Amino acid sequence: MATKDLSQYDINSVPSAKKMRFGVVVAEWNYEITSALTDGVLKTLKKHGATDNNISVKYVPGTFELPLGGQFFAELDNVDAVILLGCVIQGETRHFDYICEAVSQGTKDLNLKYNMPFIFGILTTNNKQQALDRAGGKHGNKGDEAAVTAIKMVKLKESFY
Ligand code: DLZ
Repeated sequence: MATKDLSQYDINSVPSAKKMRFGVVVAEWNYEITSALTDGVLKTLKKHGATDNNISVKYVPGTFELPLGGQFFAELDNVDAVILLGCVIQGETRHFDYICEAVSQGTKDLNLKYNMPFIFGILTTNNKQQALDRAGGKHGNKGDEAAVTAIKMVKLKESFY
């Protein structure tokens, strides 16, 4: 993946997602941003062959709740990968640090506990403009990057069977 533009990647390096099943968990906090990330995820998954029937989108109140939403997919649904979408914007208190710490550790734990890809599609920015720049703005869309990562990780797991 490119680092400057989150939507730039080598299209030929992405396998077909035709038979892959995806869960997407979206935080409602900063919804203007997270809905744009969701658009990026859905557009990119479908561009690579995923079908509507194989994509399930669920909502949680905030980024802190994303790991549990992801765990519900692992325990109660039948998906190959889960994409977690959130946006935490630095404020005046330590809330930012606690939420970022919890969601990053929580996401890592889910990956290892379930042996399944849980993709970190979460923007952690100093201000709203930085988030807009990465949710379809001048730095592309982190949702596109998250979708490509999910497809590649599912394919990687399949390669072991
Ligand atoms: C409380 C809170 C704050 C201050 N900021 C954000 C944020 O920038 N992004 C986000 O997704 N959620 C935020 N939240 C909500 C928490 O993630 C969580 O939903 C609540 O603390 C309830 O557990």
